[in-house]
Amino acid sequence: GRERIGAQSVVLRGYALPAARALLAGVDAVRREAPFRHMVTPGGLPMSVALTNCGDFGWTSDARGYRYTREDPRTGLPWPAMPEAFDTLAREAALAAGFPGFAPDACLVNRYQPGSRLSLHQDKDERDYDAPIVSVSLGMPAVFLFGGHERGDKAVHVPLFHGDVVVWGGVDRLRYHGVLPLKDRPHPTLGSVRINFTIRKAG
Ligand code: MD5
Ligand code: FE
Repeated sequence: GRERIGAQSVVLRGYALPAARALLAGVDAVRREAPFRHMVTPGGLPMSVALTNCGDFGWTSDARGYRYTREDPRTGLPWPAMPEAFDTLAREAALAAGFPGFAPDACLVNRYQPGSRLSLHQDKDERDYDAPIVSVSLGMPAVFLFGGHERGDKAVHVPLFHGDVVVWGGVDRLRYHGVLPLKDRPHPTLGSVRINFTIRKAG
């Protein structure tokens, strides 16, 4: 099913299920090369969500701020290649949501454990806001907060489940969003973890 949550954003329920094995193998390949880590915000606090990246560019946070880099700051090596399954799924989902020609070059992989949360923020570190962002959820369910263009705007709660894909673009691309603290509702195969990866055009 397809649920419109904004003028140019849509939840594609279960869209990633046929590719779930390949996508999880991709996450494993990425994390063997670039392990999940808790990055520190410019304010000095470690994030409760652990993350890694793949593709030409990866998102980084440290005392100096937020930015995309070509190398993993842990090793100085390029981020792992984007798994084929990520790239294919992202292009197909973008097309299905009305964004033909999506050419991603970055993927931020988030790992949530029970209690992990993502406070309201905008994704503003990418070079061009015309490209959509494709998000894939695997493992435990989460409640996504979808706000407006001002931090104080009322946010709607959107539950996201294993296999759901969300595409954001156009007028919705800079809306505030976040994730409520994760409840421990173990997934039958993945256990007490949620993986969310967002495929983007950053460079
Ligand atoms: C997550 N991740 O579930 C969320 C879902 C992130 C992040 O927010 O930055 O890694 S992806 C939600 C998202 C991404 C880009 C734009 C918008 C939402 N939006 O315009 O609402 O780990
Ligand atoms: Fe975000």
